[in-house]
Amino acid sequence: MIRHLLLTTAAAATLAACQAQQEEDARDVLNMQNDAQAVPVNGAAETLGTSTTGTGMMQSAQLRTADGRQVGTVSTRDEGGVTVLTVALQGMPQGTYGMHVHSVGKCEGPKFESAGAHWNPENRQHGAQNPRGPHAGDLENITVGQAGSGGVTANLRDVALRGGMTPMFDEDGAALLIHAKADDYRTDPSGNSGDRIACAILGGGETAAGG
Ligand SMILES: [Cu+2]
Repeated sequence: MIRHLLLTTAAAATLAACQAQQEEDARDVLNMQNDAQAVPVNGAAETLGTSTTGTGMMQSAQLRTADGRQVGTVSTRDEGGVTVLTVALQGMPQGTYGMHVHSVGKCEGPKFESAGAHWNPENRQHGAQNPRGPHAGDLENITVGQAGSGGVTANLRDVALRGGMTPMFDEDGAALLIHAKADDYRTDPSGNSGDRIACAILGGGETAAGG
């Protein structure tokens, strides 16, 4: 159910003609997550929480700019070998932005260098159009329409969130970063995507899961 609504939001976000509905959908997603999960009130904790739905555990996190403004949410879910990663942005300037999974789950402003390089357990170069690429953490650009919202759902195959030799959620975690410019999908190490403008800590709140 949650996945369905998130997918609906991602699809709706591509329709610039339907701006009001987009924002409403984005709010619905946020509200729904807030209703369903224990949300820290102080805002210091970036992770919204976890819930078990369908085949795997879903985890949601807030995307924030360096000055603390929430500009979206990210959720990850393991669906039997496929990791479904859903990003919903709102309140962003219209444009196309690079987006990657970075290797450290730490979001410290102003430049979010704390999140480290792209998640790259196989030591490849950046970009799907790079013959030596891509990084495991490389994702498609996300587009924000006139209404300030946009969404992407990515199905990451051969990516394990936990367990195995190279889980995304290893000891130092992982983060999702939004960049100031579009990723060109080929220039190492980050596709000429510019500054890191928003960050979310992925995979937090898993203490109950016991690793
Ligand atoms: Cu990046």
